[in-house]
Amino acid sequence: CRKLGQSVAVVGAPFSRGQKRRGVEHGPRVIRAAGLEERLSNMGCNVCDYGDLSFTHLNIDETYKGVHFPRTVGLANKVLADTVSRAVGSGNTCVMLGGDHSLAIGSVQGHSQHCPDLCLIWVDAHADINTPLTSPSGNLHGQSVAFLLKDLQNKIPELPGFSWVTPCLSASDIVYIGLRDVDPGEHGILKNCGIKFFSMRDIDHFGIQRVMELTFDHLLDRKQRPIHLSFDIDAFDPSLAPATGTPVIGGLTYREGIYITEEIHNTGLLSAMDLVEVNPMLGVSQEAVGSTASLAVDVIASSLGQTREGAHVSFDKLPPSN
Ligand code: EXY
Ligand code: MN
Ligand code: MN
Ligand code: MN
Repeated sequence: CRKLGQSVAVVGAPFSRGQKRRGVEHGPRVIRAAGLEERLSNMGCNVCDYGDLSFTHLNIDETYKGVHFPRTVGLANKVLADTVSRAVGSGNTCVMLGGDHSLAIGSVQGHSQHCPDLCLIWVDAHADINTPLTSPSGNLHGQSVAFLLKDLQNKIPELPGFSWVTPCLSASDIVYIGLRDVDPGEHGILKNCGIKFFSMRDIDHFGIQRVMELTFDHLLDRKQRPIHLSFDIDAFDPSLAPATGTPVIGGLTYREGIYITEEIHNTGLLSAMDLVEVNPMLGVSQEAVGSTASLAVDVIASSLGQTREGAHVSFDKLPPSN
């Protein structure tokens, strides 16, 4: 961290009930095993490891209006929100390791308790903005943003387990990057609410550099504010991030992904981030799992200030010839 000694809280969230495939609960373990904390320490970050949270899987949790495991997902997110709130409140940049993307509900909620004026950058192949009533799958990881958005509240039925959630974002507080698999209901919501998004086509058209300029113009033009980055590993092309539950062809290149996070770091405003949807049970080989996890580490390190050009020690500290 080039804000030397920047404190980073790492919160593991081994949770998978926001979708139906097993294995994504092992995401925190493989991201740690890929060397996350050593990388951050070597960069000069002060790492405070909050460990992995333990979540309760409720025995009785009937599907409600087509939504699966609402009480279990609601409760897990409440626990996460309290932890993220504590981590940010103690002056840390919070890094949440998922787990599936339903965890963004708790992560953003907890962050917003200390930073009510935060804005959200959502990097994902998917918009995750279905309401319980538009969702084709009933999976909550495809609905997270809907619960955070003030503009959608009259479209969302009260779910059991969700009474504590208070929507904290307006449509203009969000920018999406990387979209390429958006359901019709979601596209309607994006257009109707006027939410800013850059699909993969927009990245092809403008280039990632211009996309980031437009992102910050949209979110930061009127005032500087804390940034919440919610990074779904499936934003990357499946050739780079194969170990994930809903891969979609035609994703971000390595360089585009890292450019996004470098630019976010350079604002100096990153206050909390999520790295979600790494599922080691879906890699076809050990290598596939390892490369996906190590990509996740690169994304986090670069968000926190690792640069590709290198970081220098001061010139007068170089060893003299005599
Ligand atoms: N849009 C689909 C749904 O709502 O079921 C697929 C969502 C996948 C969500 C992934 C994690 O980003
Ligand atoms: Mn830094
Ligand atoms: Mn997602
Ligand atoms: Mn996704």
